[in-house]
Amino acid sequence: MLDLSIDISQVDISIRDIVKKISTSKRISDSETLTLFNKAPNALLLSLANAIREKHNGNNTFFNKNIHIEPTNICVFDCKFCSYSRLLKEKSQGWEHSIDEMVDMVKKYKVDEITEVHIVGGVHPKMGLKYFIEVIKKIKKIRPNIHIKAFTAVELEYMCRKAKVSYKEGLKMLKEAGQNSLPGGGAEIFHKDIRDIICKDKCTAEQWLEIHETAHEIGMQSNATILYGHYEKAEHIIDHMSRLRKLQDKTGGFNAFIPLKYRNGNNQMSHLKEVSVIDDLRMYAIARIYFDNISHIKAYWPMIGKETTQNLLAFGVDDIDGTIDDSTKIYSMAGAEDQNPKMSTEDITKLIKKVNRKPIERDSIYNELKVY
Ligand code: V47
Ligand code: SF4
Repeated sequence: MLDLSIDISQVDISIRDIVKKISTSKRISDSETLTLFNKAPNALLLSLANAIREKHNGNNTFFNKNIHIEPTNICVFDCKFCSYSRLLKEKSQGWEHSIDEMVDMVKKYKVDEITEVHIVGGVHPKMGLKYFIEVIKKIKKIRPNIHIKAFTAVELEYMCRKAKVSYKEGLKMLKEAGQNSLPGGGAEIFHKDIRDIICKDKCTAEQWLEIHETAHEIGMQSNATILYGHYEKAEHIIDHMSRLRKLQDKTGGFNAFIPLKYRNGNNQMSHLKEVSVIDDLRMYAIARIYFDNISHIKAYWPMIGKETTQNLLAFGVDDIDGTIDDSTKIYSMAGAEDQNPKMSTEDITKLIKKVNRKPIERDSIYNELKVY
């Protein structure tokens, strides 16, 4: 029985049975989740999420020491929410890092200063599978033990198509070169009605899921994201999570689910207002309640901001990503609070302790490295 800080006899009759199911650790269906998401008062939703968070992870709050490498912001696709990509014809506003520049970005750090490199960027027509295999090999040559989490399914779909190899062949080649896992980006919203509005021209939901399934099959773990807070309705959020929960039942390869809040700076959807912090809390909470088979719910602090990240630690979240060291531009260009996102280990552990949670440095696959 979950220890809820709320008296469920006070709860609306239409959701009382759903709450009972959750508090006895039974899986809830998609339609029950939709009812709960639409009808549960904030206090109930948040207390359920917190109880589940504490059941899975206690007080533990995970972070890692990482940097991002964004090889380019030139992109053949035209996602309406993206503030950072530029088309090849706008090359003067773009960047294209050479392989040596990317290797130098890693070389700058001492061995114990970072444990993970997260490589993700625009889909450049000239940076293909061969190019990235070389990037990975060269990084591994100088830092054999660093974890390389790289390439969204969107980048992988394009790379494999251009190189005329199957997803399995392409992923095996990258794994052989030294890539360890996949990040969760590019998922956006799987439902076609919304996907067609916000990112019609990139990989489909089915391709995204197939690429992650294939990665899991060959022993590469991954994360999953959702981009929320734009045109989607509750139904689309549940549909998205449902496809992920089914795949996770099959493979068990997802480490974390990461809700990404749509930020409205400098993109083609800037006319949309950003959703409220209450909507953020409800999104993360419903994710924690729904995913009985994904261990970690991550709040990516450079996107959602430090203060909301702290609040989210009471509403389902147990992971806040990493130290970053000002190595990513995706969210600063979309108007996020931190224009130069970086936190030292001290900053990050303080942030976690301030809300009475236990900071734990982890590696990329959630082995505990140090308790603070
Ligand atoms: O797929 C782009 C999102 C994602 C905006 O796996 C935006 O550990 C909000 O997936 N407002 C890429 N979101 C980043 C990503 C990620 C980040 C951190 C950790 C991990 C992980 C994955 O960023 C894209 C898209 O969903 N994004 N523009 C925007 N304006
Ligand atoms: Fe390109 Fe990714 Fe931006 Fe879409 S979100 S335009 S795929 S960089």
